[in-house]
Amino acid sequence: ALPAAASKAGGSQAGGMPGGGGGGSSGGAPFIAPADLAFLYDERGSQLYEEITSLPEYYPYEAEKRLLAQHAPAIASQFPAGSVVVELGCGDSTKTALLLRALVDRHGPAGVRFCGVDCSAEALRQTERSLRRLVPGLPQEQVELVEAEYLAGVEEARRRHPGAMLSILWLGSSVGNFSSCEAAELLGALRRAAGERCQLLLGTDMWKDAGVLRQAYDDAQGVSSAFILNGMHNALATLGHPAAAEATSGLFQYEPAVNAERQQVEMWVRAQRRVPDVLPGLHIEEGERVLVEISRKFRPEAVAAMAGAAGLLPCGGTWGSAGLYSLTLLLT
Ligand code: AVJ
Repeated sequence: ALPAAASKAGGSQAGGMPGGGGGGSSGGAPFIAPADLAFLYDERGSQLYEEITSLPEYYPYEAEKRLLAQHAPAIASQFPAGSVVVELGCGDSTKTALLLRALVDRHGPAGVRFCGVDCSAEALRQTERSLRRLVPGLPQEQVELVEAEYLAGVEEARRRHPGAMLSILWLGSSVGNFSSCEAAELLGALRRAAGERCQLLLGTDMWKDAGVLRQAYDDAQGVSSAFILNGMHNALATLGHPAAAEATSGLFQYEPAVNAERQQVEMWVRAQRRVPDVLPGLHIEEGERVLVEISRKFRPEAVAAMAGAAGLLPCGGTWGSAGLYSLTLLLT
């Protein structure tokens, strides 16, 4: 997939590229729009992200898993019998399994269906394997896999189950990789695709100490750096740029930053020398930065505001901590 806008900013964060940016999530400084994350999650990127989740510094994965382990029965009590659990980006389903087990306990094997949505066939195969192992009580014919983007996947789930409650899971705080405009738009579109009978369990990483945030995205082993540089490589490769090959070998230096004003971690790379004609007439100068990814960190009010902007109500229940990680059940 083509990055919507491969873009850049000087050290000053002034800059600004016509047509660049993505909903103003970086203060007018342009960036590779997070609206299209595909360039971060090719095979190598997915593998690096999996490595990130087991880094000691990267707390969000374990934080969310702990929440699900602890609160699965309470969360399950908010999912009516006959719910179709639609998971967006279902690759690693260890966390999902915790909830599905609680649902099978509560509603019996006939009372729950699972529909995993992912754009990677390999991820879907992994989901199927691990659910068979981790949720043996869930009959295999009640596990469906849809190879699609989020929105198309939800449409398909609704088409297959016209009258059912769709309980959508969007975990991992992946919503944080979208600007607030993009997130509201996407959540709204998901709600419309799912129709009236739907609810959405949303994982959000919360705003916290800047040092903790920084470490999570700047680990000692350099896996975060490799992940972001791989994204930069893919972006340049997609554009057919000859410098793509050097993107992961010294052309760029990874520079994460915690932006307190915008409440987000910003994953920048700085060019070590000039990269000409990234797009016709657009150059990255030596020393200039490119924003590759953002990861927004929320306050509880921000979660509610985001839900509200999408026509959803954050009143289905909240689990977790306002200063670490939260799961919020959004209702129509
Ligand atoms: C995919 C949203 C969970 O933003 O924390 C991790 C992606 N990027 N390190 C995040 C990511 C760099 C990650 N999520």
